[in-house]
Amino acid sequence: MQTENERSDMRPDFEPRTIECGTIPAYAYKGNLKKELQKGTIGKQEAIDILEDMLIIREFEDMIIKLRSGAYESCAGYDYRGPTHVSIGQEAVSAGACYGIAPRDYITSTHRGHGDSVAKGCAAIRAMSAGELRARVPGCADTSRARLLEAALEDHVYRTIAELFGKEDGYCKGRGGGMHIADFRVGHLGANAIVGGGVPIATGAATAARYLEDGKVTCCFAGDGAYANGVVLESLNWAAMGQFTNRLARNKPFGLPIIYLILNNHYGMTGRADDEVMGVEFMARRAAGFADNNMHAEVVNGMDVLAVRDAVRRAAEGCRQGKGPYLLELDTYRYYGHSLSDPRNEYRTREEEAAWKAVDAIEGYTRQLLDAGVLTPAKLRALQKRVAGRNARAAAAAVKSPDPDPADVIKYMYTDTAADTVPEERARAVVLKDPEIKRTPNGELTYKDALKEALFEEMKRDSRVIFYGEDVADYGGAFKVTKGLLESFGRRRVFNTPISEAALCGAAVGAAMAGLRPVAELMYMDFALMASDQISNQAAKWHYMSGASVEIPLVYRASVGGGKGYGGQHSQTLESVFTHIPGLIVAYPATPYDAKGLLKTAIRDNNPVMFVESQLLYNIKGVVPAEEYLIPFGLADVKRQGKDLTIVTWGPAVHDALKAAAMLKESKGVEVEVVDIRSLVPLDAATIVDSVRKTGRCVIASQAITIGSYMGDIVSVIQEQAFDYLDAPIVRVGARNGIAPQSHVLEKAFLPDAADIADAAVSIL
Ligand SMILES: Cc1ncc(C[n+]2csc(CCOP(=O)(O)OP(=O)(O)O)c2C)c(N)n1
Repeated sequence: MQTENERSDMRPDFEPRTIECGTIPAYAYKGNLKKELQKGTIGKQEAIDILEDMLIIREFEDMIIKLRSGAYESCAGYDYRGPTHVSIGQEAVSAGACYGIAPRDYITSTHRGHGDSVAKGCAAIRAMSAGELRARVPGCADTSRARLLEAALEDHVYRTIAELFGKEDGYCKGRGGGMHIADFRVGHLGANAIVGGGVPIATGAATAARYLEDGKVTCCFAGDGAYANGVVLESLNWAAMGQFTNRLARNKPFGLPIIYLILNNHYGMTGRADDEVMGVEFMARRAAGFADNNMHAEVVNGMDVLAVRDAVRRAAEGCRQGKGPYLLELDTYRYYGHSLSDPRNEYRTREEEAAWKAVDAIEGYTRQLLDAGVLTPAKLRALQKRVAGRNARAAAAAVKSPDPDPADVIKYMYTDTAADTVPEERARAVVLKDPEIKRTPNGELTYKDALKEALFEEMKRDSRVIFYGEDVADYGGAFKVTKGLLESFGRRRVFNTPISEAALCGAAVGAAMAGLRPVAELMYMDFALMASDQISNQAAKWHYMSGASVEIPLVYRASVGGGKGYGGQHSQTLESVFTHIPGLIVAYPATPYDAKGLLKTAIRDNNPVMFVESQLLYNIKGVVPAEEYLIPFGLADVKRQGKDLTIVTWGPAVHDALKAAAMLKESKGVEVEVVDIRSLVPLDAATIVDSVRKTGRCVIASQAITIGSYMGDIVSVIQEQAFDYLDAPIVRVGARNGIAPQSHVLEKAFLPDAADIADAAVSIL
């Protein structure tokens, strides 16, 4: 039998054949409530709960519509400001799916996600024990389960509305709003205002569940519009990767436990999926492009809550048996426009809308409950009244609830926690083999071996740390930084990804939300731009947008190729771009010692870290202790003491600055102080300012092009805090304001060197 790390040869095989794409069932569900009750696949109470939750959703969305015209009585006069992407018409999708999975399972949702959020919360709350309910509503005086349940449901509606209104009591403390609502306590990993943005996050959560073997399934809601987005298609490919499905011999199947739900309401914003912006009649066909088994794709009547529940239940069961991923296209409709400012008459007819309303999910399901005798008309009326009353009370309370304190506007941008200790069950991971790390007799390592040692030590310390990227496994990465880690930890923890930068950065976010501490490698920093949404809108923002209810402990290792003659798309020094993204930590070590200490800190930190490395530095050597040490972020290192001039710098430019300092000492007897900031965010402003106050002169040097670079920010810090101490203008030395050329003659002219830094210093001495 093959072991996990072994793979079979791929031999040529040109035998003529045809490729079968199989068939995809559509609308196969023939059940109804009576049949489900008879089969025992649903109980009467659950059947009623499902209706109640659909009613809560509709009431909630109706409230938004009425708020606009002032017709929602319990909030008369309240000026709601914010998006209005209502999902009326799609209730069966939200409720059916959330009752198809287990309460502990995950969902990710969309900009039109109030329904998903309401349904997920309700389904999870209804399954809670009295003790769990008490923990959710500690203020509830009554201790009977029925009363606690009612209080928890009202609290759920209240917190959902409060979030919509941007209130401190909202699920995300008003930082996220309706488009980013999340409740991690019930497995809701967030709605997402970036179309398709949540799909790689869901995929990462499923990747974590597969690794942790915790039996959790992820249900990923996304619209038809999202299924034209690159990162979504990358995610499907990720989920169906051979290494995650059944191709490697193992004694049990272990595919990714994820259900992709295409909420096909037939329109993106206004663009028609059916005959305008897509080329397929059924979007479920997408699945055939990613997995030989078509990801068990099905098309389901999304206006029939029991059909949705049945399909999702079967998929969830399959996922738990290791047969994932699954893809279900749910055929549905939204009765309103993209938002309430869209009158929708430009792109669809009232007749079309009437045809969909004629198959309304709530009406159809209510009829079934009455026909099956599960509800009487009187009980139905009581239920409707209860729902309306609860929503109205919750909304009125939300209006009156406190707004966040303006003084807290940036509170929650970063967490100040780190994995200082490792839970017992994750500590001391299995090491199959130590990697080769060549330490010289005087204790020196190369920069890249220092990085490898850091990763090795942290992966050994904490089995929640996984490492992946393009070509990082057998090959050890394009620059061999991680050669040997596959053999140390096996393919479950060290694996190759497809060439899908957005998916690999997004999957890290989901995996982090689901309990892992991923380290993802970006082969060249230039490729981070392919993943900019996932890095900047997702990884960076979720801690804040969730009101600090989740931490995103991950590291993106990005390698800068400048100086090798690789031209404009492989040579950019882009750390400045990421300093402009609040929520990210940005570090760029210059020496092997700093590389190891900072990478270890990055892996333990509970914030997302953009960890920048330079290919020019990979082979430099320096003393790196074998003993444990960490270097904190926000602590600059004075690499050379001086009194006449300060050079503030980071990355490869540190070495040029040190050379320039030596040249200036020799040629002019000038004592230059070199401050290596090591991390850009957070910045150790105090060390910079102290140095400039002492020397009165400052050059700032990096390999970034000058325009728009972080060097300008450092200039500002100095002029704000040390203006009176300056004896000369501050000078910046960066790459020329252009595109990195391939010609090595041109690249030499393009990048700054020690002579440029020395010249700049002389100009202000
Ligand atoms: C990446 C991105 N592009 C565009 C938008 C603007 N936008 C918001 S919703 C939407 C339509 C999304 O269509 P679909 O995924 O089918 O969901 P639906 O709105 O129909 O529920 C668009 C274009 C966005 N939010 N994100």
